[in-house]
Amino acid sequence: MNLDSELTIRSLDVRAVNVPMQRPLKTGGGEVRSAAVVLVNLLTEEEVTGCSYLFCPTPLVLEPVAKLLSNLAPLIEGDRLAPLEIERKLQKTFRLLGPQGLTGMATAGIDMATWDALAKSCEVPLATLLGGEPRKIPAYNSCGLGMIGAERAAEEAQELVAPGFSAIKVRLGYAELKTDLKVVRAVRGSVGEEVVLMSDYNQSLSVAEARRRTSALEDEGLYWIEEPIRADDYSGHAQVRRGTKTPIQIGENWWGPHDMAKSIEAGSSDYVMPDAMKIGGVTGWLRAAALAESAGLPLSSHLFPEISAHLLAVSPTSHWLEYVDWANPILEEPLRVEDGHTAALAASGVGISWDEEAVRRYSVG
Ligand code: SMN
Ligand code: MG
Repeated sequence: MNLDSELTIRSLDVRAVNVPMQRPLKTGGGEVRSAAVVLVNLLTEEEVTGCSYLFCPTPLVLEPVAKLLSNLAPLIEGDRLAPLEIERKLQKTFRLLGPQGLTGMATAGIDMATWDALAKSCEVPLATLLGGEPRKIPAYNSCGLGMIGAERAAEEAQELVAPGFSAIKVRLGYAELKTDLKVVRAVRGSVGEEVVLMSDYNQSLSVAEARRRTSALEDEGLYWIEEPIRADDYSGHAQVRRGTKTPIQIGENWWGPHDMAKSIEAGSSDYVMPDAMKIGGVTGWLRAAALAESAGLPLSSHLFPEISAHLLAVSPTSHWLEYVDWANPILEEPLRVEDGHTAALAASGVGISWDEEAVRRYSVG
């Protein structure tokens, strides 16, 4: 098949699963105990099926997100498989409500599945369809190092580098600054000077406290400090950023490229890291990548490693991929990481397909 042959959307098949996590993740912004995931199959009349999944940081929204997606199905059934046209239609549908939250998630789920179907129909990896190459991307291991204290963090850091990673991320935001320092030093002492060490406060500090802590952490060799304060306080982030030599990283909570544009305008961060779902799927990501390029900002990904590997491959300022293995139990072929890089992707589309037995096992509702 080629791009000229039109595909028509037949229906959406939506399922909810709650997948156990090997290492539940305690962050300064709350704990993630399981991977609550909505699976989307977008079926076409031509028998090509696009797949995507949505990650819910709390299982409380699992069923509402699945229900919203099902409600959207009649709107797109019978439409041509043209991701930008569908995105336009869904944006219009939610104009009066707004694109944040569940509406943004559902829109992105459909967007990612349409792009997957399009790439599959052309029998090429998504990165190839987007005009690039499915090349290897440097990845950091984010599968652990929640707030577990210095002693366990030192051990877990070893486990995270063991599969060949040269970069890991530690969660901070303990009650006292001295514990943050102790944890960072314990991790550094455990993995050595060569390992790249990112850190994440998950929005847990006030601007004043963030200024105090980022300044105290300045000589600890942290590669970046992520979301020290409320994600939507762009001027606050700019203030924190001015007070420290350590690069500030934000982006996982931008709902679409327009939030990103405002954040860049405010000078909130040195690096940017959109989340493939919250930024608006593939369509939103491509616009975000253009913003990052024009502002000269290195662009990393947040969660969704499978699709992010394709998206970073076509992003001009591609930086780091955040590797998490949370969807692995329900995937037939989980993303492979070798030598701290995602393996080159050969399958058509995004390369995700469901392990149906596991999906049944973890099914909800
Ligand atoms: C994070 C966010 C949401 C769920 C889990 C972890 C964290 C990250 O902020 O950047 O990994
Ligand atoms: Mg984060």
